[in-house]
Amino acid sequence: MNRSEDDVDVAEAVHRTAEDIGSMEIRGAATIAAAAAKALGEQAAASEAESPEEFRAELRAAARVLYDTRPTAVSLPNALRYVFRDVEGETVERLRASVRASVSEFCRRLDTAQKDLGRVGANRLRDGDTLLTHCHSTDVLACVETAVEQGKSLSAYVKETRPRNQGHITAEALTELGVDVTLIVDSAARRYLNEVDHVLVGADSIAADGSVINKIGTSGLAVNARDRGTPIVCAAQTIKLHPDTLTGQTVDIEMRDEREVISESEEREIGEITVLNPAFDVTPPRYVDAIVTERGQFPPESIVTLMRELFGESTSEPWTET
Ligand code: RI2
Repeated sequence: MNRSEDDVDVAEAVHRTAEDIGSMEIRGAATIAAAAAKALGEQAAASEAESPEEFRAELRAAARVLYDTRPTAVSLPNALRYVFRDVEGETVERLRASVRASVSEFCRRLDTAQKDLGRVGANRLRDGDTLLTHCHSTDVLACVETAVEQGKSLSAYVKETRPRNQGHITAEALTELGVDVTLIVDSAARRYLNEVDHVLVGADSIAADGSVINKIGTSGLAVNARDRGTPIVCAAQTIKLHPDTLTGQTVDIEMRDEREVISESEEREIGEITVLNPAFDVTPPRYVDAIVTERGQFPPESIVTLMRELFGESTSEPWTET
């Protein structure tokens, strides 16, 4: 156990998960959500709390450590919220058991949601279609996997997705599914859009107005796709819906280390420059044809109805309560 800022014991496993999320060893909005929930389970298992109050204080401290890792993917706080919602018990043992149950139920639902979403997304894809992808999204891959299982033959242009080249992960996953993959640099996307039937992207957060917050480069791709008349579809489980945006808050865009863009020696050679590395951008709803979720397909402008149904008007942050 490690002492947190609040002088409360936080399990080593929680710190390890937080580090892995921060360094993107664990990445992708759904994967981050599952890892954060499991880390709360590990916190509960490792707790040596002597009272329910102490146990709850530790759980809140662990959630804050996880919450502070990456700011854009709302799946992380949504996962923490889900686990906290069901934590009940008058003894430490009962609390521990309820965290465990809540974590496994959350992970089960996440898995089911992705499979259900995959079936909805696959309905859009026809045999012989060509896709264009950006970054690496397990929600997107779920749609493709289901379509392939239905016997559809697909091909894909895969953008490499600078600066971390997460398109390579997509290229490998699609190849394993039997999709015919062509890797392109990001700036080549417009050239090939005429040959593409669907642009398929994931999301880290969806705002109440239907804006899609996804890996940097998505918004430019969407504008180009609209210009070329190529439909752009976002595959996002409802855990990506950002409840705070219902009350006018905006989504924080993560700025990452400049070393992901350029090495120190390369930068020195160029001279005095500023390097900016935003990880995400915002695509306005008018450039998105549909958001595919496990609850069906929605025009982006109507996603707010689903958001209200799932979250109500406001959300709590149980890890900030004292
Ligand atoms: P799934 C990723 O962010 C990408 O932006 C991707 O579209 C999104 O998460 C959703 O991923 P990062 O964590 O939940 O790589 O669909 O920065 O797997």
